[in-house]
Amino acid sequence: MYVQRCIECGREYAPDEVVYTCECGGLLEIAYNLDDIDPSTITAPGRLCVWKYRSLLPVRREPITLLEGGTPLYRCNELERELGIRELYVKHEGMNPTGSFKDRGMTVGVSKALELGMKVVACASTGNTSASLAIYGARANIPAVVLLPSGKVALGKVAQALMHGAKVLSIQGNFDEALELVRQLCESEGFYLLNSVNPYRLEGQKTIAFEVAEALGWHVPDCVVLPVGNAGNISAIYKGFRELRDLGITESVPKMCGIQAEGSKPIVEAFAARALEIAPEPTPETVATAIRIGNPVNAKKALSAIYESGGYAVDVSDEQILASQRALAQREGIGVEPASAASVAGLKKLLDMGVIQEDESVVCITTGHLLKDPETAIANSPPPIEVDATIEAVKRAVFG
Ligand code: AN7
Repeated sequence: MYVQRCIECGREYAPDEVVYTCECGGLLEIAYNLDDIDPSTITAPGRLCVWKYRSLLPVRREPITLLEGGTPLYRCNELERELGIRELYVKHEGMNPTGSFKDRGMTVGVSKALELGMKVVACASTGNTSASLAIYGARANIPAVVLLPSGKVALGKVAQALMHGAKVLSIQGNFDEALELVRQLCESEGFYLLNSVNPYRLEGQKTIAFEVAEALGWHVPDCVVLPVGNAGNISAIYKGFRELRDLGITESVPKMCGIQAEGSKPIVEAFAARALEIAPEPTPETVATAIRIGNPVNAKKALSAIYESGGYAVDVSDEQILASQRALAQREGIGVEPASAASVAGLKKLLDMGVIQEDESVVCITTGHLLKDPETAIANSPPPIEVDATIEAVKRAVFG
């Protein structure tokens, strides 16, 4: 059994209560009685996927699933050499059904919506959440409404939200404003809110931690490095590692390192001040539009994940993000969208700063696929070479 529990005051809410934050304003998390959970239900051999771990997921009905999770964990020998680190893996979440980690949260969140008898699901999104909500809404046959910041969502994500049949609203404002609006909409219309303030959605995302540990033979890496936007994923993954440790499956938790873009870094600023709360950034800006978020709702969870695990938060420039995107693509054959490359750019910076040592093992989470944002990829690559349809011209171009 489990309850929804406030991380601030400890107040508990029943599993079937539709509530997103505590009366005190605190964030909620799903709390299990771990004594009830047989660790062998988690560690039993089987194909990696979100629902392999259902004994630690808060859904009892048959899930709405597209076989999400089970993403590859790639060893990166080239980048190990280039960065000077002993052991580096990339967990490529771009290999999920819609091409981002959001599918892990949405398979759980939309299943929960049906279990609760909700009639419409909704979210605000910098793109990936909307693509994921649209596809699981389609799979579950429940209407989905998504609010996007006008002009700031990568092309592939808009295409997905539209094609999978969501009602797509383009808001004349940024993500933070869209989130505020969708919260009001859900409140007044009884729609089910599936942004990462929803604690059920984060339960699906914690399975990234389970899969990383399982792929490493139930060991944890020294550090996990990932991009941070609304700060749900770093909180979710840390919770997953905590639960594995508390069940006695693993011995420790990794240092959680959150990376933000230079123009959008409230968590980094709070971390630098050793603060527990953020000062929102009113005008976030970065080429990594997925993490163009100035007022991350899960900031408190994320900051405790970083502090408790002995982790770190740093920012990287757009140039560093694009250079790491290219390095992943060309040195390792891993195609990711800009936000995801912030993980590797951040790792490089943390190594340069001496925060991460060269004898440590690191897992970078690449959260979304290259094809999500084809426009940025094309804008930062040389154009195709126009060639006449003759062999001489082709040879000139090849050897030119
Ligand atoms: C590729 O889709 O917020 O820190 O609305 O798409 O859990 O927010 C996307 C976030 C990292 C940041 N990488 O994760 C949305 C949205 C990619 C993302 C993040 C996002 P969080």
